[in-house]
Amino acid sequence: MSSELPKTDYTRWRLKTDRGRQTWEYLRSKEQAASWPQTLYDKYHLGMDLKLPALPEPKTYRDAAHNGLDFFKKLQLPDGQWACEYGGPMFLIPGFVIALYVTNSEIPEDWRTEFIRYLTARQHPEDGGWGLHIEGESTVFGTCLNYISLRILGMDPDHPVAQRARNCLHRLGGALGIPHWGKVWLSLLGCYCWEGMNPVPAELWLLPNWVPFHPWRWWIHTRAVYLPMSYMYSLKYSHPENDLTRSLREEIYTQDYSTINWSRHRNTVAPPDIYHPHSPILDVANEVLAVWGKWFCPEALQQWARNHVYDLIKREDENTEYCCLAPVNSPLQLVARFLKEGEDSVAVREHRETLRDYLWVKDEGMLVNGTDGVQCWDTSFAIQTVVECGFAEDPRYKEMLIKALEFLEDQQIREDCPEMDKCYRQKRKGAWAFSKKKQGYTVSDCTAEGMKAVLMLQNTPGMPKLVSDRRIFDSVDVLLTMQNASGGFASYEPIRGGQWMEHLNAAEVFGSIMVEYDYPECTTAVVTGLALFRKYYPSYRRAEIDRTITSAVKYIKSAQRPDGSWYGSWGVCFCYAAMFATESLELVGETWENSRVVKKACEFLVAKQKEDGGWGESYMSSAKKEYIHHENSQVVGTAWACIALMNARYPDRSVIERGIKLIKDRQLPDGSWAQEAIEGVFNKSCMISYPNYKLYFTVKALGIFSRRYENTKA
Ligand code: LAN
Repeated sequence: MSSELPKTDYTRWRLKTDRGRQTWEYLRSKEQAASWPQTLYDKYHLGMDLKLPALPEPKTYRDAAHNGLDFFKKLQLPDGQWACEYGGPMFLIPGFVIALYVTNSEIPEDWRTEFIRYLTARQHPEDGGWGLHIEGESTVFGTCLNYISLRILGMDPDHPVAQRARNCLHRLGGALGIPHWGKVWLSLLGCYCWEGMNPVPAELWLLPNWVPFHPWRWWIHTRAVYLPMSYMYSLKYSHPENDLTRSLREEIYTQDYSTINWSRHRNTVAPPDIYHPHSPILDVANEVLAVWGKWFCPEALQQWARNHVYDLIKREDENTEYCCLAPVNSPLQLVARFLKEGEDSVAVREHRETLRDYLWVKDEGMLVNGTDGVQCWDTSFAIQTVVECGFAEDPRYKEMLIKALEFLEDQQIREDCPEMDKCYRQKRKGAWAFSKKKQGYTVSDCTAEGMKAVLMLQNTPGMPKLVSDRRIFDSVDVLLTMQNASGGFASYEPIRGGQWMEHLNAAEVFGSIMVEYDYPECTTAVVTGLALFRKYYPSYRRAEIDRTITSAVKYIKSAQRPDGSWYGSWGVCFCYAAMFATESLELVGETWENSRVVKKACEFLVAKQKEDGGWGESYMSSAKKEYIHHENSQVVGTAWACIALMNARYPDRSVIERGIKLIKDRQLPDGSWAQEAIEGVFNKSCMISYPNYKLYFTVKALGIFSRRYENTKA
């Protein structure tokens, strides 16, 4: 189908980078295109033929690691980082398209064309729908919102792509069964009625901070999304009716729009959409809040709540220079600012510009990335990979490493948010974000991995010292504010509220999103970061660091499941977590030889090795919380498992070598690896791509193996 769709001229796309900001530019004229030649990384990300010569055939695993790095080096951007696609979720384009539409913003022709191509390419061939993420089965959330996006972008309702999508939506029961967040988007567009929505009361933000369910205690993404939603809910704003929205009202429901009894559909959610069903407590709370909102909440209180919420919305924009936390709250923030300040306000213009940071172009078209990039995260791991392979002093990588170090130096956050307590922000001075400094959110493991990378390089002979001691102390200071009572570390903040709050999870499509949790991955990053720091700075906050490490390792042990595994929350799944957990244990000297915990971890992994020597987990492992094999081995999963076994000092080298050999055998002649199954996950149910993982975790596994078992012939 996609072959019939218009396509932009791919020789005109350029990835522009500016201190971590990455945007795709479409050059209007041939002359412009000629004066700004397409680079190799442009072509790679656009899926164009690179015509690279084959590298010398690797004779050893070490050669294979070098070939891998030689390829990866070519993808480094001028600002020192590695950009990549960060797609997977299928509910992000609609937020952008609907927000741009209701704020009367222009959607450039090249975006329209490529969004349509992407959505069409990702439409499920069997039933015409879309799921929560690219690999998930069709849901109302995915199908309805992406159908609407196609229509706003200009696709005719009679186009075969639209017809098939609409049929799928109707088979799933129509738009009434869309989950809560979908109901919000539809109401904004004027294709659903606010009365049919469970309440999102802005008044919650006025509660005193000690209240155990105050939104400041929620997981940061949940509260960031609910904040602008509550503002809109309070205004019950809908875009003025027009031909398109009138037509959409006819297209997406299975009954006549005017006959819908909205208040009866607050809890109507199609079964395939539900990952986390409502709890009885939530249902009761919703009833009470609906009555309160409709009959009892005084207008003055509503106004007060709206003003307070708007103040927090503004602070989010200011603290992130309009990047916002993620691509769900960012378009919602745009709409909120539009409603208050109008379509030509500075805030709205800034948002329109900054939304571009999330857009990505690939062979299938244009998509919205899961964050405004993976810059700091990938750069930190790229550096660590080179160091751990033992190549840091190799002149071949010197320039690349210096550029990468310069990037991390530039991207370290230097100031806390103004009045950080008022906007409930965590300390950030000294931190690294996942994406870029402007976005400005501390993440425990991003800070730790960034600091580790800097320490590793700055202590390599011949490398410049760019980040001062004081600034490294700042990162340690951030990390030391983040430990939980259990000893573990969560993602953006220490845990602020009880797990019982999951009973209030109203999103239906995600699990474990109400509060922060301990994660073995984040905890390991912090433990290993602090340990490396302690090696170079043995006296700074020593007693606290020692205590933190000891209790964190204790948490890691306690998080092991009876079968020897750890559940991984951010990568798929048990292999990912095993790599981290065993790294923490190795650090405190626990290996296969002396530790029952490690022995069990190895037994678990070895039992999952496939016939061909590799490992491969299905993304269903994450949703089902049990190990589910992918039908094929995956190079990324194999690299994680091999690194885990090497961390554990697993004594049977042949087991590891079979995995390493698989990685090497799958390497392409130019040193790269082909994309395989999706690598990442969030909120248990939604998958997300980490395409650079296949380019550096593979190398890291090869490199560590070759260092450990020298002179191994491939
Ligand atoms: C990410 C990406 C990175 C990830 C790690 C650093 C790998 C992890 O160890 C800690 C958590 C973190 C920072 C993380 C949290 C949730 C994110 C931001 C994401 C998975 C990327 C996309 C996702 C975000 C919630 C997507 C927007 C969707 C909503 C439901 C709001």
